[in-house]
Amino acid sequence: MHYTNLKTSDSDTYSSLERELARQQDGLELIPSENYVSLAVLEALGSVATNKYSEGYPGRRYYGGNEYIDEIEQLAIDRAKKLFDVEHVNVQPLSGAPANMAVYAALLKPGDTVLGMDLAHGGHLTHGHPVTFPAKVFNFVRYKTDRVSGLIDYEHVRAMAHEHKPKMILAGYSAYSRLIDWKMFKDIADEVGALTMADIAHIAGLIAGDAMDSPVPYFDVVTTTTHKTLRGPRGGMIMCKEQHAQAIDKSVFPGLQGGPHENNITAKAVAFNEALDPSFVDYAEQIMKNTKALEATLKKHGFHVCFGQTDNHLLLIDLTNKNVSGKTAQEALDAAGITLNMNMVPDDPRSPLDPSGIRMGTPALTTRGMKEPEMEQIGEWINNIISDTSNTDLQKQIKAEIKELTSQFPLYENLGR
Ligand code: DSN
Repeated sequence: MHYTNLKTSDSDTYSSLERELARQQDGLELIPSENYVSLAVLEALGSVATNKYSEGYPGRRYYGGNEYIDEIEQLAIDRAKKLFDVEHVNVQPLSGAPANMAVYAALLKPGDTVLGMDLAHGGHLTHGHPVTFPAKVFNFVRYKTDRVSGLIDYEHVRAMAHEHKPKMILAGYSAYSRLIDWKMFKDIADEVGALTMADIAHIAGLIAGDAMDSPVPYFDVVTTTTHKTLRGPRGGMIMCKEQHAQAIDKSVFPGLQGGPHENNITAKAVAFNEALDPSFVDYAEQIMKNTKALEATLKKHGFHVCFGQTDNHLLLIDLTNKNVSGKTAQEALDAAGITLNMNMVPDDPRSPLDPSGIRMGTPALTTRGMKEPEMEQIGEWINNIISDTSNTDLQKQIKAEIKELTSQFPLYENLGR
């Protein structure tokens, strides 16, 4: 690996990083929230912007020497505004959870009720799961997907909204694989006078790439991470209508955060520029095609796709009919070089540490240039491994085949091995 200074100064860290690079190069990354950033984004992350303190916002900082950092943060803001066609953007949240927390702190009072999706039905921890801090401050009530259709039941959401009179309604998910009717959520919110917040962390790149509808025209606030389908650095971002701009900005800083991580914001600016390129539309479209191809192969082998099907970048598979737990499947696949994550399924009778399902997605492999034929092959490998999870010889054999495949889709060649 061509990190010569690191190699000299810290051989232990270098060695771990070198093996992590090889793991990424040789394996198949199917965790739907992961991706491979460009070398330009990596360079921005490792740039001198990391040295700077810049509490405040462009043009209004509490430290001197921010003239170039101001330029960079403004670039990130302007590019995000253009990408999502949104009135106001704050690019300082350190990641998705802090972004969501900042919105709650900005727009809610302790004790206010928030209506969000249940975690096991595809929601997110930060949407009010009892183990989280926001759940201690606000009163979260949770809607679920329909037991029969697997879809969000908008009449159920409406009924809950009328019953609980939430101050805010949340939409946006980390395991739900269907389209979302943003306008319907807005209509329901208007009926009960609720604010609307969409968490598009998983699908931001699909929205930026015109492959999915955007909540921006309807919702008060839209939060996202920048590192999933959007293919930027790890980080968060809040977008909102101008009327909420001041409250959101104050909530991020000084409300919850101190100095923004400007190397990260530099990398966001670079990634947003990449997402504004017309080629990003092709990328988003290919993610969708790849997920459908993987779905078709898995369905052919009798895998149960939760929510009926996928309309986005991910698949949640309930393994109950395969008599294999999510944890066993994850570990067997990992041994063969296929990385995905165990996941709860709707109304899961098992525990989060050994749930009934696995979750997988195609954003990272699509970045590598893989298309439908590769997805079909990967689906076959997944089926073979899950059909015989204790067969370590099979895992070794498939691992070798995967290394052969990934060598045809090089990753970070300029970094060496
Ligand atoms: N942890 C992320 C995911 O994997 O979906 C969501 O924050």
